[in-house]
Amino acid sequence: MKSERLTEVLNHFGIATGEIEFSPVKHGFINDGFFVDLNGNTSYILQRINTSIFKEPENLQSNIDRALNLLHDANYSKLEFVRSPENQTLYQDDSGWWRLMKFIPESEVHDIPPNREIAFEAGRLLGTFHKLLETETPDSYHPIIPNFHNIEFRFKEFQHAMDFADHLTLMDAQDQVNFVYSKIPQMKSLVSAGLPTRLCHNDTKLNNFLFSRDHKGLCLIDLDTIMPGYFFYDFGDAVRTVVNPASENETDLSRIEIRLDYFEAFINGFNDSGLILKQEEISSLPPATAYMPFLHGMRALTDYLNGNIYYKVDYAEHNLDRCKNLFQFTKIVMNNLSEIAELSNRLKK
Ligand code: GN1
Ligand code: MG
Repeated sequence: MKSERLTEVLNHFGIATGEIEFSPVKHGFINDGFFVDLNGNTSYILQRINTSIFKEPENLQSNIDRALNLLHDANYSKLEFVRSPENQTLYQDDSGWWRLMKFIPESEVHDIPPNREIAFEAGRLLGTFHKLLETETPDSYHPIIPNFHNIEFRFKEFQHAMDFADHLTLMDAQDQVNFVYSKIPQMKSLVSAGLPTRLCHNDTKLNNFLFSRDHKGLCLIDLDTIMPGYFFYDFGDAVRTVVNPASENETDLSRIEIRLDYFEAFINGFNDSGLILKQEEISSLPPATAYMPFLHGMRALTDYLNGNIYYKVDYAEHNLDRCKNLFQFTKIVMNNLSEIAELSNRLKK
């Protein structure tokens, strides 16, 4: 993307002066993002929304703007989007829909937690996010991607991709395909009826949590998928990235692990937020720690079978490698479910 084009977008948001430099944001598989340095200081993150995936950007941004009115307190930093002179947080040009977020100075993200403090803070932030949104009526928010974490729906997408995949691609993915078929009945049965809906973040991997340089949790970022969901979605997605010393792009599967001391720190941090879950929600959490990596692995596999049409990939087998990684983590979690259940039972009721 040319920096002249990016500068034009900035101008539209009323930012016209100073020496401006852009550098790409490397986290994220969907939107395009750029750090904006003004006179040598990182000041904003400029994002172009991927509208082949987020088909209703105005609904998406209206969810975010609404939630942000509530998402702040003494221990949770407020995220702010720049408003244009027309008082809008979105701007459309012929290349798409743009928005500009203020960068919180000296903040950072982690793909892997460098210590247990970060795991504790991630738990605290996740609990606080849900506590701050607890009074909202989830169904009054737009369902941005319907069935986003619905395993039946994702399995149907997988089967559809299987029907159309070419022979060689299928052969490469044979072990992963077999894993899906062997585990899908168990995964489907994890979703028990009667769970309450909450307003969820729906993409709570660790690198969507912002921290200060001295490891204090600031807030969650990447709010595109705020919509109704089950609490276990957010819990399972956070846990898969908080307890694992390897990132989801790691191809050396021997580095994938579950660190139970990090899980314990995460639970302690969660309790610190003061959010009280219902008993049936707590019971849904241990299986969710397998459900979420399984679901993401199946989505990556589906995209591989489809010829990499959804996620951004760095190389042809990237989706297959991510699937192998996520399924390896799923297996490890399934072997540790009793320890996970014991620690989950320490959540305040
Ligand atoms: C996508 O682009 P990013 O990283 O924020 C995906 C998430 C996956 C994630 C994989 C809308 O999010 O569900 O967990 O990749 N978001 C969408 O890390 O599909
Ligand atoms: Mg995201």
